[in-house]
Amino acid sequence: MTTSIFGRVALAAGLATAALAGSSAAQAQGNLVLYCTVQEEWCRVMVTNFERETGIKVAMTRKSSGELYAQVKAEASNPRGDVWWGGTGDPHLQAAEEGLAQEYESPMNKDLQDWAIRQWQSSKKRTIGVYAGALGFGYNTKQIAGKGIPELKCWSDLLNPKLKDEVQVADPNSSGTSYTMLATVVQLMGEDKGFDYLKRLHRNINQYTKSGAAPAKATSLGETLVGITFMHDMVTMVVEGGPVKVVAPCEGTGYEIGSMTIIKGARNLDNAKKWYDWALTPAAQALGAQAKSYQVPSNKNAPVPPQAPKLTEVKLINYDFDKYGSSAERRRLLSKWDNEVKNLPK
Ligand code: S7P
Repeated sequence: MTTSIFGRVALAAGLATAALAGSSAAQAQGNLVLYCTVQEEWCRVMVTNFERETGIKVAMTRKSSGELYAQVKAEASNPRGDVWWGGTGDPHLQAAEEGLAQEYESPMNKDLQDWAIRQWQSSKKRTIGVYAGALGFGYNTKQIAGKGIPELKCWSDLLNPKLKDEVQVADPNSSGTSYTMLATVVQLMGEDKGFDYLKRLHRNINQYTKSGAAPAKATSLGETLVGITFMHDMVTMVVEGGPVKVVAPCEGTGYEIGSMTIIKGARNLDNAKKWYDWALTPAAQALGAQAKSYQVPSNKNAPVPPQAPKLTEVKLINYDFDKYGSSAERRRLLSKWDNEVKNLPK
């Protein structure tokens, strides 16, 4: 650099002014408080890209879906979050029913899959589908070898006594994944048989984790032989090189419509709408795969990651989102699970 000391000083001063101008420009765009309920890596990629594109500063908190729903309820009289992005649809629907969600119609709606719009319609415009994924399980192919356990293909296979303390799933109170499993089993088998199944499965459970995807990691690491999660969370482990086989249960299975909600009373409402519109674009929805999240995106023009389980090839139940996304049904099922399953001796 050939600038004189004055030049350098002038340049440095100029840069400092530019930096200040930049930061006040960012400030001028304001802030957004984001509640994120997918995997942390995906939350971060979304935030980084949104901040870069808009200049809006995002304060992000990541939690499991059930926990986040409880937080939004607890903050109802003094909302702190602006937008809740991702996580299973049921708690979003429950929040909508309880008056915790802001009605919004995005110009992006026209580009969305029918299943995403149905979520929006049934919530009276208060939550919308951002992705979909099927529930399943995975097992560690190294751990299972030599144990004399027949290939695991069905929910019923997880009751094999040889799997005692070898199966992991999350607690449905904290986890949207596990609430989806509870609702799936009840719909697939009927309530009595479903709860009987969960009680027998309990004998084989080594841990009810807080997070729904944790059993995928534990399966990959060989800390548990079987993990019950969304299939795409197990696919992530396969992509990372884990010795994991992903299973779509033979009897059929439930699925999620991962959702997004603007929180009622959002302090940064305009920015919440900007996030909402942006998160529904093909470009934003393509970021999931960058973070090794392989759900099916809700925008028809967004690329479906080749690794995403093909939902058309999975035997899906006709999941009743209205019923299992209702607050009363959630309370009833969770309290029944707490009383009849969780605390059972093994
Ligand atoms: O990992 C992505 C994902 O499975 O996580 C969401 C889930 O609700 C959050 O985890 P919890 O089960 O702990 O609540 C799913 O929506 C999403 O597909």
